[in-house]
Amino acid sequence: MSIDKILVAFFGLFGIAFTFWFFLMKKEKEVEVSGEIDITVSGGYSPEVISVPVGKTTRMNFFRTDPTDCLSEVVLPDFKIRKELPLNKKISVEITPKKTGEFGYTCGMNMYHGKIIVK
Ligand SMILES: [Cu+2]
Repeated sequence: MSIDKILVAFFGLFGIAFTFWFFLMKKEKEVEVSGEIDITVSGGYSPEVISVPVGKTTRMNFFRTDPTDCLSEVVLPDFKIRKELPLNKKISVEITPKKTGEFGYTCGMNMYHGKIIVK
């Protein structure tokens, strides 16, 4: 086996490993919420992906520390919610999902995204 073949095999395996790692990491970022969750708004949403129980009320407390105008509003289209997020102020949004599934939330311009997984 020549060195370039070994290199190709090595990088191939590395690519596969990276893909696995990437998707596992992505899954790991999902935060299970029961009742209440604080979401920091700074260059996006943290945590970005939350899972909540169906039929129960979940309170999402948004706290914006990023002065970017872009993030000054949060929109939850599936729950018909649009809220102003003043800087450094906790703004609570309550949702009571009636069906399971994945529901997105975004900034006012649809540039930053988060996800609510209803289970
Ligand atoms: Cu925006």
